[in-house]
Amino acid sequence: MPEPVAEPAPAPTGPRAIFVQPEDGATVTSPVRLEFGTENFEISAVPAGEVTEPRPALGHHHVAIDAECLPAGALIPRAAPWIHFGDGSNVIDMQLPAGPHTLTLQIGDDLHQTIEGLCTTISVNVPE
Ligand SMILES: [Cu+2]
Repeated sequence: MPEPVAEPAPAPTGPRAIFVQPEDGATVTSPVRLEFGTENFEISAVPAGEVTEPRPALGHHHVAIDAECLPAGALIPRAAPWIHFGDGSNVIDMQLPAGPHTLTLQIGDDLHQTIEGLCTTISVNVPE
């Protein structure tokens, strides 16, 4: 039997949050479709009922307009500008006023706490 040829192992990468759309630096028209994704991390709806412990290595998306990434372990506010996608969804059509905007995608666990390394920010522009 020939030995199986080993594929070179891909370079290890940590978990990442990414905007599937729009692209960083894009000029967009309102309403703009935001679509979120992850690499090496699983998105899951928050379980029904009272949650006392976050499940490990699972989380959901949060987006904020014109806000920065929160520090690791911070509680993501249940208030503007943060929107929680606790149902596990990853798309929203959002109204944006004209001008330049920062879009921040932040993953949070079942208790809506940020997770190290799982935040990204892009810039878009909405013409007058
Ligand atoms: Cu949340």
